[in-house]
Amino acid sequence: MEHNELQGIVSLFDFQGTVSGIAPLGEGLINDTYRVTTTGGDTPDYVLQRVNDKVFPDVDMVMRNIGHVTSHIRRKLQEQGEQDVDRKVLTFVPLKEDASRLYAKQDGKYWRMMVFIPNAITKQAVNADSSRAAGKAFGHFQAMLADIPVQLGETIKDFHNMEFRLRQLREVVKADPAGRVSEPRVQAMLREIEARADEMCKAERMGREGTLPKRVCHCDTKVNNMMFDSEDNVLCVIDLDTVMPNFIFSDYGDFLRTGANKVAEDCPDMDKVEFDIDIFKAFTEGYLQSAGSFLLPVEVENLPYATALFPYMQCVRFLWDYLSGDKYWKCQYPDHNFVRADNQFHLLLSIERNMPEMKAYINSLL
Ligand code: GN1
Ligand code: MG
Repeated sequence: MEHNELQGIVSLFDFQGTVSGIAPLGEGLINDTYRVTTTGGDTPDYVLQRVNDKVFPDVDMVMRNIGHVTSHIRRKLQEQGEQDVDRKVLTFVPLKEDASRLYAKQDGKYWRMMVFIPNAITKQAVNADSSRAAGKAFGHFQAMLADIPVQLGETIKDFHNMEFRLRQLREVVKADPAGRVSEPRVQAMLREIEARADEMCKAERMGREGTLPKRVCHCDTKVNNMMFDSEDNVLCVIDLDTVMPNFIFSDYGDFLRTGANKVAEDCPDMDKVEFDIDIFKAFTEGYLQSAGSFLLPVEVENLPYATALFPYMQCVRFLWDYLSGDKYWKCQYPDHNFVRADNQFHLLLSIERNMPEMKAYINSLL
């Protein structure tokens, strides 16, 4: 995008300093992100982000949720006597013309701006120590939001609803818009998916029966959605678009899906895809330390199920996008989405082999 255009968008926000540069930042698959550097004394840098309104159709709801969540967490951190609050929760910049608005709409596109957190990094991979810290941080995040006094909106309807994701897949299989359904490898994967479909929809059934609650969750707890300082301490959780009420399985399972895979989610070498049980143990230990106080027994018991659910769901979603003709995730090559789906399926197989050990470990912590 043109520098002048970006400069124009930045000028709508009530930020400090003078802009000295705007450059692309990070490798998000959904939103477009830029770093805005400023000069002028002690002014911060900023992150400018275009919100993908194809993925998040109700940007106003997304930004209202984020406003509630960040101010609630800020208040909690202050109450807890936290010193470094500005690096522990994101600060969104309001519009110049309306201090209550956290986003701008320009030529049909939606933009927001937040303060860039200095001396912080994101990671694409974790070790046992950083996963324990991540487990604690996501548990703490859920715990702080447990008493948020507003009802948050569902920013993507049925986002982690397994029954819905399977319906979506079955519909695209019927319509076959990209002509890919007849590929033998697709047929084989569909058989594996269907064989597990009933078991994997267990959370929705428990939800309907009233035995499993929804709580405020992050819903995109990939490893790279967390900022660390230079000493490996967790600073804060980022990428808050998907914060909404959900089963806690979302946050627990999606972290392990990325953190405990020995390779990246799109590694094409399936022999290398393997579930790392040490990462699982460390993350679970950290998570139960901070979330154990509010979790119900049914939630704790089903953590191994949650660990399997997310690679399964992501396999279904990547395959759905492959069969749709690659409309949702950015692809670098024609088979990219199939490779991602296959990778997630191999991760699921490895998790299934580790089930007894996972269950025994959780019992040993209780
Ligand atoms: C998307 O936005 P990003 O890249 O953190 C997706 C997640 C998937 C992930 C797979 C809103 O996350 O649900 O797990 O890609 N987010 C949305 O890489 O669909
Ligand atoms: Mg992200």
